[in-house]
Amino acid sequence: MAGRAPSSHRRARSRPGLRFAVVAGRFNESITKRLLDGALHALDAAGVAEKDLEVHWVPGAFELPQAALHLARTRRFAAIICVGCVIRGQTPHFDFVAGQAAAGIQRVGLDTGVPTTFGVVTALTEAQAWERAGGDVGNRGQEAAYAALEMAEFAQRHAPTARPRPIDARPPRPRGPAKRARR
Ligand code: INI
Repeated sequence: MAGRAPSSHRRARSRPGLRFAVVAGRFNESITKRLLDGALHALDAAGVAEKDLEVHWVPGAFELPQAALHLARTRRFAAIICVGCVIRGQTPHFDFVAGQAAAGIQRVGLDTGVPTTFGVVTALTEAQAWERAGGDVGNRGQEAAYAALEMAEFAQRHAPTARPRPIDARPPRPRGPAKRARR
């Protein structure tokens, strides 16, 4: 699939103090380093301070959701960006690794409510992977960072609040036995 991320992503700004984590797979490391660079560049351009940013490495794309889940559960991050690179070989291994990485990353976001984005290149050849890691087809890490910035803002805007009371409602009655006034 070749496509371009929406240009509106490039205007993304982060609110001061929002923290982001990037999880990167070491498998195909020369490519995932480029994806990580793209993600860090996007976060920096959006105003995310270095102190509000963490990078964590894991063995491969299969481990990305596991690490993202641990980080999401800390509730320290506004969003988590996963970057990895899966290149098809001679066996169905690719389908399992790529499929489980995608499904797992989606699940982390849905189960925890912490936006968790997919910056994993899935390519048939190494040349295709390079095209998506800063080459002719863009940088999937950078695009995943833009998506994380936008979804972090969305999650902040729609954070659960106390249920609003109707304007004319009486104040709630205190629960339990009324305390006797001291003399
Ligand atoms: N991991 C990747 O990130 N990319 C690959 O292309 C890949 N291939 O082809 O095997 C890969 N495999 C390792 C996998 O992610 C796990 O680290 C490993 O299976 C241990 O759980």
